[in-house]
Amino acid sequence: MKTTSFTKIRNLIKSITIYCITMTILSCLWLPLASANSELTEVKVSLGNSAGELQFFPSNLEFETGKSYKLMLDNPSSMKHYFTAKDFADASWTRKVQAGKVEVKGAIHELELKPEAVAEWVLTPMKPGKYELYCSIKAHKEAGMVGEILIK
Ligand SMILES: [Cu+2]
Repeated sequence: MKTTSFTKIRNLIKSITIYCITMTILSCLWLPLASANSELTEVKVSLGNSAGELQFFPSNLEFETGKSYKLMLDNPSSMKHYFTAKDFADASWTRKVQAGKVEVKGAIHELELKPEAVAEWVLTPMKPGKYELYCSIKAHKEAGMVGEILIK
């Protein structure tokens, strides 16, 4: 009788221990996800301007490895432009791209923004380096619609 209740208590302690360890592991996994959601650094980039200049404003962007960003793109000009940064995209983890009511998930290499369009690119840069940015519309790159993205 005594041994049975002792075994019961031992089993109970074992269960509680397993439960505590599981909860600790789960909360460790959950915390970075939860905090990543609330700590998005906003970076705004305009593709061209209302005067029709072929430039990115700003043209030099800086990111930190492992930090999460909301890259807010807009096109205030009267022509369409591209935000093309293939290597930067490959060096980052894209959580989503949101434009209007559409959310795109998965790998992204360039975004086309029609006049007046806005888009949000939520990403986490992963690989340090210098990456090229340009607009892939014919003659825009040559006219100076280029930029540089630095991941520190
Ligand atoms: Cu362009």
